Amino acid sequence: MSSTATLETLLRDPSLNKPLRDIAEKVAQQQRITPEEGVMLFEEAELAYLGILANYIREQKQGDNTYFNRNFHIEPTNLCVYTCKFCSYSRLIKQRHEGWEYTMEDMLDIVYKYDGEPVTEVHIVGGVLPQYDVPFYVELFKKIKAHRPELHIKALTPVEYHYIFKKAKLSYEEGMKIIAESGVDSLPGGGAEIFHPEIREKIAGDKCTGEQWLRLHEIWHQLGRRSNATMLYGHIENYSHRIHHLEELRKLQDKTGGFQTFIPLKFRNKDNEMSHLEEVSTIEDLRNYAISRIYLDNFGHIKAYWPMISRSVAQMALSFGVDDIDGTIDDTTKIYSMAGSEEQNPAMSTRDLVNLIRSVGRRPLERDTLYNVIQDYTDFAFEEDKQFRGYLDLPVVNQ
Ligand code: V47
Ligand code: SF4
Repeated sequence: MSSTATLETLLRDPSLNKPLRDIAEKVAQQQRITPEEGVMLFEEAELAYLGILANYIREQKQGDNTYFNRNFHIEPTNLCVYTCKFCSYSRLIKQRHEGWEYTMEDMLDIVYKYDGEPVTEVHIVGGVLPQYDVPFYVELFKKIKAHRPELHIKALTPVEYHYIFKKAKLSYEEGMKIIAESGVDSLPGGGAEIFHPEIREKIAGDKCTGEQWLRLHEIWHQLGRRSNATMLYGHIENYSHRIHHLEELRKLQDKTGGFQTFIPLKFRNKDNEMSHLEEVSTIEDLRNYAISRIYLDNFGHIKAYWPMISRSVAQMALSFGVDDIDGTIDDTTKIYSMAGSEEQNPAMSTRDLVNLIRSVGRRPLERDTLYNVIQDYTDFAFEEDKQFRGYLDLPVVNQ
């Protein structure tokens, strides 16, 4: 049954209560839901209902299209001057011996390692340390661009930018202009956590505020550039904090149109100061994807980050509003393996990613960072698959 027919069936269901029917009607008519309705969905709506609405919106916007890209990460350091309570990654205080601090050459060597490989993006993000300042990063970005101009640099979050601009006595506007000119193409979505000050102060009190995060993205968008947004959920926040976060993003997107995708990040509880908290269930993850899809009507894409939630949940998420499952990654990130993710060495071949998408009936599209389609893999045959000719080629014995 099509997603439109499924939504029509839901609307005919006499057992659906009025508030949920009103929201479903709004979705069918491409109308925006209110913050109060958003909180109500979190509090009351069942997964099956949310899936019908979110899948309808996903298919209206993207059909079966499911995007991925080929990328690698550089994490300059896992030492950090900040002390976010959820972070399993920063080693500054207790275990400095487990830390790494890459030099400029180390980072360029990582880039050179991918020479000749069909990657389109490098994602650079890590801890915050004083030696990684504006001149350091400007030189790094310029050197990467000089070496491989077409490689898209998606680098640093407002957490780093706020810190390095303050140290260099630059206004946000001046700093972002320097960064744009040095070769950074877009900003990843990290550092957003939860914008609401009540929660942010408790879990990430010493780094940039929610307002500062939003302001830096706004300035970046005003320079004509694109960025992503995230939300760290499933810890001490409540549903109205999540909706407040989504509302702030929706408002900024109305103003600038500069966000490309929204990535909900599930809190993982291994080895951090919030390890006593239980992780939320997969059902809650899927509900959160679906409500994000319903609420953020002005976002083109919702991304599931498979290294964090596992491949099978990423596949399920494709029926709950998600149309993007990030990239091949090639075992270059440690943020989630250190926080307890099932994926201890996250890497997927293009064939694995394509099969993961195809096996749930969606259309795999390799994209660049700006969502231009590089290759449609719907009917693509990989060399490995061609070698297995099945039983059709068995010799026919003439009798
Ligand atoms: O801001 C840290 C999160 C983020 C934990 O833009 C944790 O394409 C869960 O933003 N449990 C950084 N999450 C990563 C990030 C990202 C990832 C993939 C793609 C993109 C993109 C951006 O990781 C941090 C924080 O919210 N994080 N520790 C943890 N224990
Ligand atoms: Fe530092 Fe980022 Fe970890 Fe916070 S989440 S302590 S800013 S590395």
